[in-house]
Amino acid sequence: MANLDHLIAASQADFSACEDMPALENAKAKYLGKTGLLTEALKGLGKLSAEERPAAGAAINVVKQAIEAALNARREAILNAVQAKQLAQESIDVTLPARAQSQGGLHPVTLTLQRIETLFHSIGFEVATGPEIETDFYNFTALNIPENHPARAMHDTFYVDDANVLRTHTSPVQIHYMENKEPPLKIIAPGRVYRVDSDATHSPMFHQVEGLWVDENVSFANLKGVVQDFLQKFFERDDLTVRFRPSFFPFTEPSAEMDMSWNGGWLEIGGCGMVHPEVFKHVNIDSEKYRGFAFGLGVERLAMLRYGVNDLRHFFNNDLRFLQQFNK
Ligand code: 2U9
Repeated sequence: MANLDHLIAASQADFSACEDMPALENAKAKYLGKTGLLTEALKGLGKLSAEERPAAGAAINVVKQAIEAALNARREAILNAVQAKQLAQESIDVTLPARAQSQGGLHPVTLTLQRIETLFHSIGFEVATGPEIETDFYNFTALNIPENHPARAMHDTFYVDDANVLRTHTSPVQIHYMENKEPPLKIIAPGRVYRVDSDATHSPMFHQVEGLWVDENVSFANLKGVVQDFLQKFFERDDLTVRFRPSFFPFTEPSAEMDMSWNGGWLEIGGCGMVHPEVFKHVNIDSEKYRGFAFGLGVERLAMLRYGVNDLRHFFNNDLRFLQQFNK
């Protein structure tokens, strides 16, 4: 058993030579592993007589415990050294200047919506909102859009299920509003709308603002005044004019597309018309007594023109280099 005591000193020397944990694990295997020196000694017990075996076993155990103690001591020393080294390397210089905190800002489309709402509010329009998921009735039927109208086709409309769609315009907001309130009504409906369309000038989600004024003597002339007044204020140009080209929408009659003067030419800016009697019928408004005008404008289009943005997709990429320019 004397040669086993020697193992204690040998293991201590081996462990001390180890500089990291992998090396220590190797050294551990040499003594305590399956084919290690101590394990071999234990196998030797079988050759001893029954009388000799208990004492020999106890002696081996003492040696084993001593080796394990040496191993643990070395393991702790290595971990301490590793941590000390790490702490020295990762020390923080608390005297360095702090990183600047940059402030967030509002999205250009949000800024544009706020500007639109403020301007219309100043001439007596309330802001109305509604859900972005609508039934077929509110998005189409109530707006006199017939069953076989191309706007209902799958290639234009995102269907949520058989009965519900992502609204393709904010017009359903005005339907809900007219169902619940008596004329006179004077509202704008700004918000997100969805269409199956995606390229440099179309996004599957975009923003509209629609206006609706219903009263006993509302006329197309009032429509022209309101839209021109709004656009002049929005673009801060007193000389801006609006022209109307005859058009067709199922929900207005007559209908027109609106152009505004811009850099010596004309730019299409939205659509409009007098609310169709069929639409009034769906919301129980007497079209003999009341009439109304409605218009629709694309918010991103207004924002692009006001800020000089040349690609619609800038609004949706969320590139901070673009967005930060509006944070002033
Ligand atoms: C009700 C009745 C009528 C809203 C209208 C347009 C014409 C129109 C487009 C402008 C650019 C949509 O964002 S866009 O692509 N809109 O051309 N919108 S009339 O007419 C209504 C709305 C509600 C109850």
